[in-house]
Amino acid sequence: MEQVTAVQTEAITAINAARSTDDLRVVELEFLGKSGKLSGLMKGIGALPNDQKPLFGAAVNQAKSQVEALLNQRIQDLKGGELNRQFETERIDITLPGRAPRYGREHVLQLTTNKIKRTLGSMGFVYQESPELEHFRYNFDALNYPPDHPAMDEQDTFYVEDDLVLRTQCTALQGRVFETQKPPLRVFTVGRTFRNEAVDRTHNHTFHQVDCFMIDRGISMAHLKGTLGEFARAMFGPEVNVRFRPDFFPFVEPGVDYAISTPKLFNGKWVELGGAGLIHPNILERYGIDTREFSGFAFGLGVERIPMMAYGIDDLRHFFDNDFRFLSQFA
Ligand code: FA5
Repeated sequence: MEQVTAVQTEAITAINAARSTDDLRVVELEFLGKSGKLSGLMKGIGALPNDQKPLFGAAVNQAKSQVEALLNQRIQDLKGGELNRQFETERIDITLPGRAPRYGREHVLQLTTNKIKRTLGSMGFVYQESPELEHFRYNFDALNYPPDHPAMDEQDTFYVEDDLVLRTQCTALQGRVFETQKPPLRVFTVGRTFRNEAVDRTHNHTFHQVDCFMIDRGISMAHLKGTLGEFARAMFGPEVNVRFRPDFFPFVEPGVDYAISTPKLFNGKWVELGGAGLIHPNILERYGIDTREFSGFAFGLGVERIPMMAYGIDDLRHFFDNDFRFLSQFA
C-alpha cells in the first residue's frame, strides 16, 4: 500500500511542478499511460496474498482517479492562461488603416485609341477592324507597289508564309474595303503594325497606326488639310500647328508627310506624325471606282507619337515595358 501512496505522491508533485499543458501531457503518459507507473503497479498484484488483492486493486484505482482528476484540473487552469497569451501574441490591430487594392486602368495607348475613335467617329468616319496577320497583296500589291519596288524595303516585315505577313501599315485595310464597299466612303482603322526595324527611341518593331481615308465627289488636298488639322487640334489642343511637305508613297498622288509642333513641347520642334495624300487613281480604277467622278484622300500615322507629343515622352519603348510607375501616370 505504501507503494501506491508513494507513486501517487510522486505523481502529484510532478503535476504541481508542471508549467504548461505540454508538461502535463508528459506527466499523464508517465503515470497514467498504458505502461505508466500507476498502471504498472497492477502487475505486482499477482504476487500478493489472495485476501489483499481486492484492497490493493481498489487502492490503485482510487489513486489513478485522484491523479486523473488533479491532472484535468491543472490542464484546465493552465489552458486559460495559454490561450490568453496566444490571443495576445496574435492580436490584430484593427485600428491600422487598410491597404487599398490597386485598380487596373486602361493602357495609355488604349486611352489614345479611344480618343482617336471618338474624334474620327464624330467627323463621320466609320471604324473598321482589320487583321494584324495580313495577305502580302493587301499590304503591298493592292496599294500600287510595283513588284520588287524599293519602297517595300523600307517596310521589311515578318513573314509567316510567302503570302502572309505581319502587316507593316494599316493602309492594308483599303483593298479589303474597296473589294466590298462602294463610295462615298469614310473609313478608319486603328491597330498594331510590325516592321523589321532597328529599334530606337522613336522606332519599335511593334507599334500602332491609325489609317483613315475618304472617297467622295470632288475630294481634294483641302479636305485632307482640313481633316488633319481638326484631328490634330482634337489630339493636342487648339494651338497646334500642322506642316505638310511633299513625300512619296506608292498609293498616293500627290503625297505628303505631315508634322506637328506645339509651342509647349519639344521647344516647338516639328515632329513627324505620318504620311498622307490623295489616293492614287491606279488604285481607285483597279477597284472599278470611276476617277472622273470620285477622288479620295488617305492619311496614316503612328499612335505612339500622339502621347509622346502630348506628354513629352522621350522614348516610345516606355509604352511596352509595362512599368507600373510609368503607366499609372495616365488616367
Ligand atoms: C505609312 O506607314 C503609310 N501607310 C502612311 C500613309 C497612309 C501615307 C495613307 C499615305 C496615305 P510611314 O512608314 O511613314 O507611312 O509610317 C507612318 C507613321 O507611323 C510614321 O510617321 C510614324 O509615326 C509611325 N511609324 C512608322 N514606323 C514606326 C516604328 N518603327 N515605330 C513607331 N512608329 C512608327
